[in-house]
Amino acid sequence: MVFDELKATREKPIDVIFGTDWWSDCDDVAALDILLKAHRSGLIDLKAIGVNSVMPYSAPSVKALCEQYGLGSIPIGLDKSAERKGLLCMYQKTLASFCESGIANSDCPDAYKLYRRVLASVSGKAVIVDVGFPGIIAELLMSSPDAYCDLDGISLVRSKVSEIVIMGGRWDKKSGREYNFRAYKKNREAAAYICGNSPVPVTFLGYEVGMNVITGGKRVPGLVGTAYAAHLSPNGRPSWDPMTALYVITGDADNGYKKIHGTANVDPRSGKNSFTEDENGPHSYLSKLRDDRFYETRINEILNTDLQQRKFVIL
Ligand SMILES: [Ca+2]
Repeated sequence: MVFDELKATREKPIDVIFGTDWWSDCDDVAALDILLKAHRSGLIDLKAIGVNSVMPYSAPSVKALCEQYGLGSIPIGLDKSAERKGLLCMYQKTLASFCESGIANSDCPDAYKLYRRVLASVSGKAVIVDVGFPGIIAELLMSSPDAYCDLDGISLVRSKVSEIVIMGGRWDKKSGREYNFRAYKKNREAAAYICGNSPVPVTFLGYEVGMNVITGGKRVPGLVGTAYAAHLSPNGRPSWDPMTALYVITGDADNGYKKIHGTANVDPRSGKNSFTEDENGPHSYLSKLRDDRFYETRINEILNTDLQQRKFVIL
């Protein structure tokens, strides 16, 4: 299993903060499942979860998946300016029914404040990964000193974040346009702000990378399979978010990801992205070194691993 290969080369777990829209697609559930299992295996330390598209059952459905692995204490924050009404996503309500300890959205702090608290507490540098909308990361960068930390957002990220990883954009075209960067004014402006202001490297995984990698489905054990069934995706979905989570835990070249370095731009009005290659640039986008089957096999192997059958070290 990929975790076993990686554990042998890693001295200590990487601190990770995970953002997700947890909304209209269920591949976010697979991405979180990968990170929770990586946490249980000692590859990462999942410090916090931020939800950037808030639905009635957001917090209890996220917590239900965490509880499945005994990780219900991982704090959850919400982008409270991003309440989405009118689109019913059944997988959240279904997963929420499995939440044992109970939590309401109103129990959760603002996500960017949670990120500040967590970053102030880590001893090294964390990775922030987001597989939804970029609003929380932009709010973090724009944040002011508070009770947790006397650094502003840019300074805090510079001192406590090693890399920002974002599922978003489309990078195989001269001018791409992808949902996470174009839906809602806040996100268009947030993506543009991150490109222009992040003090640490930003890595993008675009639409083109995950589109033809089909993973998950109703036969996956536990709540991931439940979510895919409730989403009416019994045979799996494209893997934009699981591919991003897989990159976070495996890194690049040896595990099938190539980074193309340069400078990314996002138009704050349209959400269109563009890229200028430059080996010393502050940004990169990921491309695949292997065929789609390679990633499908790796992701499905992780999703189908039942942790109850394995002896993982609980950190
Ligand atoms: Ca997503």
